Amino acid sequence: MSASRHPALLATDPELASFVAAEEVLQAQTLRLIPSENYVSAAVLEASGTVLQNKYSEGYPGRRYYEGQQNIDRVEALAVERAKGLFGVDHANVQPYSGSPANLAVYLAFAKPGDTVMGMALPMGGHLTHGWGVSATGSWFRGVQYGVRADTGLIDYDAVRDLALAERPKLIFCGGTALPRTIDFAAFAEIAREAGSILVADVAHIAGLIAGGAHPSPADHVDVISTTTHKTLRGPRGAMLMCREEHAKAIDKAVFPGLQGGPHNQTTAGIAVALHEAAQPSFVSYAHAVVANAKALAAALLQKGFDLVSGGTDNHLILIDLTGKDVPGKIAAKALDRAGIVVNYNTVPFDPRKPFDPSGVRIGTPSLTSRGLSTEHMPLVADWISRAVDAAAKGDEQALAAIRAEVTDLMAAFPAPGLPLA
Ligand code: DSN
Repeated sequence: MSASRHPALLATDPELASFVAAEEVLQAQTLRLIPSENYVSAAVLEASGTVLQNKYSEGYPGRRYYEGQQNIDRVEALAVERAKGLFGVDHANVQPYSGSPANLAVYLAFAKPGDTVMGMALPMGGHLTHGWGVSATGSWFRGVQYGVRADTGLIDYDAVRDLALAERPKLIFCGGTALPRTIDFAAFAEIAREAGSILVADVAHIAGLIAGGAHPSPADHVDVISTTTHKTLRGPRGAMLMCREEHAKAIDKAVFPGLQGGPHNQTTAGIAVALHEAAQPSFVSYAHAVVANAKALAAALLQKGFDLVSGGTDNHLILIDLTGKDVPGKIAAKALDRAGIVVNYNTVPFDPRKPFDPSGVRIGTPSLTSRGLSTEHMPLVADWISRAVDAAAKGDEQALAAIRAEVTDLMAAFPAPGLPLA
C-alpha cells in the first residue's frame, strides 16, 4: 500500500501524504470498535472531496447571498429531499457543521439564555450539548439532568416525568452517546407534552439503524430530530436537523444566519450520496446486521464474564463495566489499542472513577459490520477483548502483540469500504 492513491498530494506535500497513507494502513489493519465511527464508501469519499469545496453559498437553495449557485442549489436540494424521504419528515436542514453546532442551533431556535433545559447526564450516557455543565449549553442555560436506574441500567421514565413536571424545561433532549438500549420516543413525547416542552431526539448514534428499520423512528413523536451523518448513517462528518413544517423557519434561521456562515458544500454532497446509499435495500440488511452483531458480541462477552451496563444491548453499542476487573477503562482501552482493537474508555453509570480515568470501555459494531464480519466472528472478537484485558492486568505485552497479529490476519480478509486492501 502506498500514498500513490493520492498522487497530487504525494507530489505537493509528501510529509502530509505519508500521514494519510499511514492512517489508511491503520484503519485497514485494525478492528475498529468505536461505536460512533464507521467506514464511508468510496462514493461518499469522492463526493466529499470535490470542487464543491470552492464555493460560498450562504443562504438556502433559491435564496443565496452569492451568485453562481446553479449546481450547488441542486446538490443541497437533493440532499434535503433524500433526508426527508428517508426519515419521513416535513423539513430537513443539511447545513450544520457537526452534531454540537446542530444542537446549539436547536437552543437558538427555541430557548433564551438562562432557560431551563433537560437532558441525560453525561456520565449516564448523555451528551455534553444536552445541558451538561462544562458545555456552553450548561453555562448559558440551566441544565437539569436525568439518568438511568442503578439496578437495571435503564432509563427510569417515571423519574424523567417527575423531573420534567417539576422543572418544566423549555427543551427536553432524548438520546445520547452511550445508550445500549432502545429509546422509547413515545414515552418521552408524552412527558414533553405534559411538561409543555419542545422534545429533541438526538439520534446521532442510531440514525443509520432508524434509516434501516432496526430502531423505532422518532419522526411521529418529537419536535426536532438532530443527528450527525457519520456514525451508523455512514456519511461524511456533518449533521442534519429535521422537523415538522411548523418549526422549519425557526430551525433554518437558527442555523443560518443565527449560528453558521457558508455551508460546507462538499460535505453536503457526501451527505446526499450517503442518504442515497441508506435508502437501498442493502442498507436495511446492514442496519439489522449491525444489531445482530452487537447482540452476538454482548452474549459472547457475558460468557467471558464481563459485566455489561443494562446487561446487554438492543442496538449497535455495548458499554463494558470493568469495575469488577483488575484493570480500569483507560488502561484496558490503551492495551486493546496495542492489540489492534480500537475502542474508547468511557464512564459507566454511577462510576466511582473520574471521566478521564473511568471504569468502562465503550464498543460497537458499525465498522466491523461495514467490513462484512458477521455473528459467527463475534465469539472470536470477545475472546480477543478478554485476552487483551487479562494481558493488560498482567502487563503482558507479548500477549497483546500476538492478538494484534491475529487481528491483522482476519482484517486482511475483510477489506474496508473506501480503503485499499490491508
Ligand atoms: N463523539 C461522539 C461519540 O463518540 O459518541 C459524540 O459526540
